[in-house]
Amino acid sequence: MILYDYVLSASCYKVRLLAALLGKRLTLHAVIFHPAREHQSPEMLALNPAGTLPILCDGERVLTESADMLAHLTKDAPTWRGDDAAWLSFAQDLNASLGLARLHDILSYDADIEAVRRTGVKQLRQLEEHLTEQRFDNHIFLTGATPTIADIACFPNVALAPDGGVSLDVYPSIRLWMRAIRSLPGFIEMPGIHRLHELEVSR
Ligand SMILES: N[C@@H](CCC(=O)N[C@@H](CS)C(=O)NCC(=O)O)C(=O)O
Repeated sequence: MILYDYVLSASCYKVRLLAALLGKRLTLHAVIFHPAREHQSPEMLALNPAGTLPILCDGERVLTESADMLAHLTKDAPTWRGDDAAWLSFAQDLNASLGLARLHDILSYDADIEAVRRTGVKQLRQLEEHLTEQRFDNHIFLTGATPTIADIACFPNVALAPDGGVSLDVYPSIRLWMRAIRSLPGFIEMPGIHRLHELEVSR
């Protein structure tokens, strides 16, 4: 499978992260998103007329929505699928709020930044409330005790919220959830989201 990829894209990282957690190999094709905007070159528009990244090619099949890519990667991994639909849609909403705030701050994208951040904060409060309720049932992840594609879809834009000027300090349940994701075997970093330090066993 070939992933047309930009290292700083939260949406591309979702796909790289899930593939790593599943132990699936992706061939990465780096696209110069910024400043060259290579994702909108004629060659790339022929693959994805919407002019966005990521793009995943599996043989003849071309996927242009990250949620579809997460579903495609887990078609033979049922434990990674749960009651995900509403959270996949929530993840798209996060892209338009926290994701845009980040692109505004790091790549100078146009945005009504205060309004966009306010929407992001509302969504974080909603997520915090849900994850706190989950913890009463001993569930650390969005839909249960084990991670699903819902968690991976939401994680990048939440973890990168501080890059868009939105602090995560006031959300303890979100921070525990992020810690659980960063502790999963196979977790890979992207610039801005670090792996948990390995604990040294004292002898
Ligand atoms: N619906 C897409 C949205 C992905 C998306 O927002 N990609 C951004 C990069 S993170 C993009 O390509 N934006 C086009 C641009 O800013 O020119 C998905 O989730 O796959």
